Amino acid sequence: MKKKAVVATILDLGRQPASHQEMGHAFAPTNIALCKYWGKRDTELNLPATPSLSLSLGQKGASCTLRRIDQAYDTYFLNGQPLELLTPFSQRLKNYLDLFRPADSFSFQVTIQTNIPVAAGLASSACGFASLALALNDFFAWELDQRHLSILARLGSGSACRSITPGFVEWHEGVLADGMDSYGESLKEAWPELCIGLVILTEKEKPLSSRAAMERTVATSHLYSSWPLKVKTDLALLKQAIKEQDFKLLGETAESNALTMHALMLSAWPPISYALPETVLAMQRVWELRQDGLAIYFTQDAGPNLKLLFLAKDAEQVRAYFPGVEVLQPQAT
Ligand code: 2P0
Repeated sequence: MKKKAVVATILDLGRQPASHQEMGHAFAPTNIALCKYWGKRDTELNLPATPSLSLSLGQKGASCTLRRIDQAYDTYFLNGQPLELLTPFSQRLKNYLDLFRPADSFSFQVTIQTNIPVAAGLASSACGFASLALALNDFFAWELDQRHLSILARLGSGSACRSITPGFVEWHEGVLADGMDSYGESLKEAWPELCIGLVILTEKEKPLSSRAAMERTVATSHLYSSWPLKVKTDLALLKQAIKEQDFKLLGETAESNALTMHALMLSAWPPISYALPETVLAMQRVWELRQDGLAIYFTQDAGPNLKLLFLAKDAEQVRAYFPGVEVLQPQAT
């Protein structure tokens, strides 16, 4: 199994203490992609077909606590509720933990607490698996560097590799078959005035996982062959926008990138749409406000909720037009 081989290579680099701590604990922020990851070159290792770029959301994310328990099977808690072991998320957690179990008889208790809605397109699996990788590093005292922690997080969920470090994070697509050059790395620039507005239209779980949607898009969308070039162009524009603090360029590029990803999904078969009628209404409101001169853009992930992009000076206006919006300023000092 390729994942086991990657884990063995990485753990050889870390410290190898004889045993583990009593408890492992870590927090990881969630991240919002400005240039999306949509499609894999290796489905087992979650190696992406293209690079991507995200913004980590500071204090919004997941905390994970790990303990060893004296029983034959793991127990998982998500936001205070025990998880049935047969749910898809529990199976993903178990398969991931199997990579690190010192013995078959070793069972974990995993407690994950998020302060974002689960499975509503706010990258809860990204911060969940990132916090788990960091908690394992704490529990086993491996003392791995961020690059290798990012690779371990990616084995749980692709976008988790962008949740190990703060700020703007580029996920290098890499070329190696084992993915040792495919990891998230923070850009050195920060943009303290940049705001994200979370417009939560529903907290219902999405009907189709992003994993399945991604696979279907790659397999059936006749537009997919245009995606790598779109990403290459947008990544360069976003990096330029961040360097020059050019908000119009950042907003236009991020919104266009998200809409293109959703256009790929609409052209898949069977077609995929994560939008609700309310999503489309909110998009149209953003376009109207922009026509009226407000510098506001949106991005959308694999769910119906929108994330607005704007600058701190316009926060009050945005609040007035989107009652209930949660405004985050991830890099405010
Ligand atoms: C992203 N998304 O770049 C894109 C845009 C959703 C929309 O990464 O199969 O949970 O675990 O690698 O990371 C969500 O997909 O998928 C995602 P897997 P993941 O944020």
